[in-house]
Amino acid sequence: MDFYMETLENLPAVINSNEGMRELVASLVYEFMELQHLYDSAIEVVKTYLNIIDSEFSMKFQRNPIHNIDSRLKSPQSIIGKLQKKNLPVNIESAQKNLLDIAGIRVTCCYINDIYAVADMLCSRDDFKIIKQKDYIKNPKSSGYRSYHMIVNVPVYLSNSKTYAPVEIQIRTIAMDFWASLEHQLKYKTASEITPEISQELRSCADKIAETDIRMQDIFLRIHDID
Ligand code: 0O2
Repeated sequence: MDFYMETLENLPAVINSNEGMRELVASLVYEFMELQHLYDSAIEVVKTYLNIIDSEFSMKFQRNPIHNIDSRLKSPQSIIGKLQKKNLPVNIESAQKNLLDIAGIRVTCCYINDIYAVADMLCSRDDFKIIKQKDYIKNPKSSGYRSYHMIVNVPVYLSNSKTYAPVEIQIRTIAMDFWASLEHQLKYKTASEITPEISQELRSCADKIAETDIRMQDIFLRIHDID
């Protein structure tokens, strides 16, 4: 309850002195904390399952298809920014209804085939509801971006109820992640303009990396004698 108490203790005097305003802010902050807890828990549900399948692979086949799992909750500023950008009402209900990427997980796999294996396993869970799937590996974005995206509604069991929350899962290889991370940094964290030449150069790097990914996958299959 630290955030809750801290917010209430640091309210501007104009709100603090008005009982009605104080109660309104308190209920909004509490509602937001409930939402954060729900999405955090949904992330944990998916991460637990991913860790289980990874360790099962390790036990059965002496290899880990998953190289790394990262997760994040969209910040309040970023939620507000996205709602404003989409001309949607800025409130908790609207965020819950319209934004499917408040909870996000990024799974980095070793090889391309691992991506599809992980995606299939997520689809096979009968308690996970697949809302959306986008294959930016077979159909790369015009930027050159490659990744497999899924939005999955996952069950969260609370003390006295069961509810569902959407989680955006981005699955990609180490190579795809290398490109996406640097491209994101270059595009969003640089003040200077990205010219069409630079965009073309970035696309060309993405294509080279994709070619290398396929070759690495092929080497893996040859070493393990898999057709
Ligand atoms: P963040 O902070 O990474 O989450 P949406 O934008 O979600 O409303 P859509 O079309 O469903 O709509 O989303 P899309 O394009 O399928 O996936 C969006 C996310 O994919 C982005 O999240 C990025 O993480 C990633 N992504 C998509 N295109 C690119 C790209 O060209 N380069 C890089 N580096 N990443 C990309 P956000 O919302 O931008 O932010």
